[in-house]
Amino acid sequence: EADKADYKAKIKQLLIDKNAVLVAHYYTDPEIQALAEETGGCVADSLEMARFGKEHPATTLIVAGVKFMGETAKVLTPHKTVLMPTLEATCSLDLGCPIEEFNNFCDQHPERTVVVYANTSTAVKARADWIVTSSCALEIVEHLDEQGETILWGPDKHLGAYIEKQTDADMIMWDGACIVHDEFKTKALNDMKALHPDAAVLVHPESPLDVVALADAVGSTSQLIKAAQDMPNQKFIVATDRGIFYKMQQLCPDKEFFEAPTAGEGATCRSCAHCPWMAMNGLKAIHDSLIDGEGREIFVDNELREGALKSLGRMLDFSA
Ligand code: CIZ
Ligand code: SF4
Repeated sequence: EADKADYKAKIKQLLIDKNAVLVAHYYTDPEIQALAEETGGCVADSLEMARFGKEHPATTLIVAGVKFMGETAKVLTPHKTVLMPTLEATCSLDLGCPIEEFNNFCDQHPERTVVVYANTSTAVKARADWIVTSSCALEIVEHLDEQGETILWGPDKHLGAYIEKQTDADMIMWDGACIVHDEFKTKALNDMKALHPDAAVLVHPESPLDVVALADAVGSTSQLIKAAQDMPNQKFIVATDRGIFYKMQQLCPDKEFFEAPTAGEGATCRSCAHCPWMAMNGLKAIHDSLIDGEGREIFVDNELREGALKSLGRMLDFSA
């Protein structure tokens, strides 16, 4: 604990000295989210992190999240220094969608509009016509469907299936999944609902479609936080990364939140509702990134950057 207090104090001073701001995701550990708030940074979903980083006057961004979030920040603000506590913090969706294979998939369907989830590399974003996050995916696909466009969707098959069901758009899907949300299972969730019949079920659409079907509210992290505030229930069962409880509990101190059960609790579960890459954003790593950016700075290729900026720009303009 003394160690932690020491790191926090040092980070606070370093942020000032280096004209840096800490931008944290809802899935990082509670102490990281608290530190971001205390130091004038932000805690947000990937869309709002991107916007905040772009608009904030600091010349250095410390992105406590995963690599695609750092890359997005660099694409939007190439003149800023973008540091990550560790470049090893990645995402199963990004890893599962390598650019060569994704290019081949797109080449096989040249007539389709390529819509890509933000959880991807800059190269995949550059190939896309549109980027979406879970906050704006439904509206954007709806809009494209109304224009008569057919869609090639990547990389999250669960989010894609949910959007297809909601919009009835013509979509073909890349086969990717989030290792955290993929673990939520209907049987265990039904058992838990029976234990807490008055609880509302909140589900992130990166979860399998049959889990989404059990939800009282479906949405992105920011939308689920809002649902927790707006719904009259006193209890909630939440199927997304447990990092989100920090903000839910802060905004709804009188309500009770339960983690939705995952498949192999204790046994085969790979993630147990907490992203192993988000968890790499510890105090020491943040501190070290401010001392020595070597090996922690995000760079993006200029040509890819311009391509990604177009598809990202469409999203930001659409959801402005
Ligand atoms: O699961 C993720 O990585 C999410 C929800 C990212 C985001 O859009 O904030
Ligand atoms: Fe990727 Fe899932 Fe982790 Fe989000 S929670 S960064 S989608 S692996």
